[in-house]
Amino acid sequence: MSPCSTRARRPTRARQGGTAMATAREAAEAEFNRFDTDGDGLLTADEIRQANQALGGQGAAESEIEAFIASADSDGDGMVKLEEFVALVGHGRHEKA
Ligand SMILES: [Ca+2]
Ligand SMILES: [Ca+2]
Repeated sequence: MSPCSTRARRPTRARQGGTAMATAREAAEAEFNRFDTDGDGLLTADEIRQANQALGGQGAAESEIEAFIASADSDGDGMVKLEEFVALVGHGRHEKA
């Protein structure tokens, strides 16, 4: 029997906490930058389609891409900027009206 081994594991829990939000945003930004192939800070339907194919997905249908942009595009310019993308992805779910 060695009681010491169970005790030693406890402190690792303290390392979590406080960073979850920042990590989620950073992950969203990294994903955005990967989608934004021309680096202009805006995602077009074309870029989203290309990114989907590059990720090895089934290839999103045109209607799905349009629905994604429509749900993210809060200022209505037809493209998704970083803030819009983070707002959508950061929430972790798609709200349906
Ligand atoms: Ca772009
Ligand atoms: Ca927009």
